[in-house]
Amino acid sequence: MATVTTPKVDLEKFNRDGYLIVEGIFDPAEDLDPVVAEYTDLLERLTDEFLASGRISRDYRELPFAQRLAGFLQEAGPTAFQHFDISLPFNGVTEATPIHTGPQVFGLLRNRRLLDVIEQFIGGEILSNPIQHVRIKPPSRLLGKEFRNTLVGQTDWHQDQGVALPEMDETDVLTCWMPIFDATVENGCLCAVPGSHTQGLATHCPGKSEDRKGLHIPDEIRGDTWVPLPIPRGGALFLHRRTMHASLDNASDGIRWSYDLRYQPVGQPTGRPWFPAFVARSRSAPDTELTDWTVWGAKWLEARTLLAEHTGGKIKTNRWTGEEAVCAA
Ligand SMILES: O=C(O)CCC(=O)C(=O)O
Ligand SMILES: [Fe+2]
Repeated sequence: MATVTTPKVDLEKFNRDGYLIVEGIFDPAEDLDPVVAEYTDLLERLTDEFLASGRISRDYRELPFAQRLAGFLQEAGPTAFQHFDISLPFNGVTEATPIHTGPQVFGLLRNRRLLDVIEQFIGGEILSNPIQHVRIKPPSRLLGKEFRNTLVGQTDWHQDQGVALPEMDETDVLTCWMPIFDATVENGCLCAVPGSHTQGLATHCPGKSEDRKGLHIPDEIRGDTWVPLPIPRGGALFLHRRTMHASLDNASDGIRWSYDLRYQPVGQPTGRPWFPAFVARSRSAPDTELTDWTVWGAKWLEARTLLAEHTGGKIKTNRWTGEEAVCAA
């Protein structure tokens, strides 16, 4: 067993900047390689399944992972990425909507050293907030325009509070973003506006052009003072819920692979009431912790059933209408 001691969190810096990079949380061989293996198996299974049903014409197995995933997605289409994600979409959910809930990814959500770090931010009663994603981004030049979404393409400027329902405005949600391999400026690391968490919630507008489709903070509100935040494998970035952030483009030949997880004190609203939260750590009532990945997976499938029965499998996930004055500009 490798010994990695828990890093001490500089809360003063976090409170000043609205973000903090903490290096050396994960042991790459023990904590991250098994996650890569779980997803490699998943891609293997999907390749066989999609070949059999004719959704792809070749297996791309001769290629390195980044190029292989790009080939698979380019042929199978953007919706195929849903097989990898650890959350459900907001639209059109049916009983057949795929989601990935494996033991290794659950192990990451409950990683002891990660929770030791999170405890320093929010205390020892820790809820895993269900606003969570895996983003596995192949080199962007290998994918068509239809892949300009935040799971496989670039992410536009936003605050995490701005992409959740107002019920979580007062919840102390901490975003934890961890790269599975080094995140660099070239491969599309995150960037943030230092101190932006102190300025309240900015208006988010829907994109109105082919090049800018998603919800985002208009450039004139954001300003130009952003900094890139490269993070080495094993580390993580922690963000305040009102810190403005985005991701750069993956202009490299490799993969830009990250998990973004969120944690909050137990008992506060999550901002996504349809999705299942769970107690990741409780110092006062350890028996309330969820430790079985199959139960976690089952909770997501229950949420899927509820959503599928709900009109059109569609839910509201944020407060914006597009009619706000700054959005008209
Ligand atoms: O990884 C990305 O592209 C975006 C991540 C993000 O917005 C987040 O972690 O809150
Ligand atoms: Fe975000």
